[in-house]
Amino acid sequence: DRWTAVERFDFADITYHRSTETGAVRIAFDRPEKRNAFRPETVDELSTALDHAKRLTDVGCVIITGNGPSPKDGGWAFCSGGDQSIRGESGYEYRADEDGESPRDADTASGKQSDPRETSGGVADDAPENVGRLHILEVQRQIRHIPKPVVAVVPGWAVGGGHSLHVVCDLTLASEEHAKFLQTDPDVGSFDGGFGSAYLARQVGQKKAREVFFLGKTYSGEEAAEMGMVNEVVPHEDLEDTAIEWAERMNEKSPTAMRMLKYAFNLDSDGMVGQQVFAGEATRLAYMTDEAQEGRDAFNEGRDPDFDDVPWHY
Ligand code: 1HA
Repeated sequence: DRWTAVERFDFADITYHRSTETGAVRIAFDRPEKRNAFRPETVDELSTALDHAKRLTDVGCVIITGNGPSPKDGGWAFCSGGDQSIRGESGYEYRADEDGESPRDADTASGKQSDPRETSGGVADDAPENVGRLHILEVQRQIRHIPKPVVAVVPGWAVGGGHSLHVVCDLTLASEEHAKFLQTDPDVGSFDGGFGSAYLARQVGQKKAREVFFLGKTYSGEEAAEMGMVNEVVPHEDLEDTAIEWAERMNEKSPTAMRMLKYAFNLDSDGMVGQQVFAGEATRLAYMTDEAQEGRDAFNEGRDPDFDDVPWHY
């Protein structure tokens, strides 16, 4: 088979696989009956998988996608953003109920107060209180900073926070038949004022980005590609073959060059953080030189460093 499950994790809301063919992992939203909406647990799992994928030194490509179709109605989705059924007063809340029904609603009806941590499914058990979370933004930053290309493979709806996630990925591949791109943020009183909008504007231009948010039209894969936010549209059945082909191509390239390029592309929209990340890689390269190793050795040997043979390159 093309994928093997990464056994060490017991994920409920995502699936996580390694490719048997090339250095790639596949992280997939796995709530197809909810159009792959994310709840805090989903975001925690995504974050864990991305952190693991970052550390795999033989993996040069991360694929993020959505499992489907929905067993309910056959619909496909990449991700429909934050799960509105568990949205609380200040963000998305950990709740146990699969249906998204708040245990607190039942408690209020029965006049009983409960500690939401008791029903948090374990993830938030150590948290001081069940505050609403918006930590998909942390996952966006992980996608930006992971030192390898991240490909959004969009088999269906990419909506709201799910749309912003595809925007933040390095490349987007879309299903010809099923991919649909839609921003509903202002319909539900939300707004991604960071990468979801401002970075989108760098991809598609100001007028189009404002149209996406202000008019809330639904775009096909083809339209999204014309706009410049999708790289390629392929028949649905070829999505995964194409994603693997892309991963193979990228894995053939110099890992250092790819990493430096990703951070170079990020730099002008990441400000001082972009400079820090890029400079960190420059530091890594410098550490690998005889020059830097002489500095380290001299310190450890309690002598003055000898840089006499090091040329002042120009
Ligand atoms: O903007 C942010 C953030 C900004 C800053 C910081 C953090 C942020 C975090 C999150 C977000 C957001 O994501 S806000 C935007 C939240 N998402 C939405 O507003 C999309 C809501 N969904 C839809 O508009 C539509 O469902 C759809 C266009 C994705 C699909 O429409 P379709 O094909 O007609 O299916 P539909 O029947 O609507 O949905 C299928 C099932 O999935 C429904 O459940 P059922 O009636 O079968 O029980 C539907 O309720 C459920 N579902 C879909 N999307 C969501 C959802 N349930 C909860 N949350 C959803 N997002």
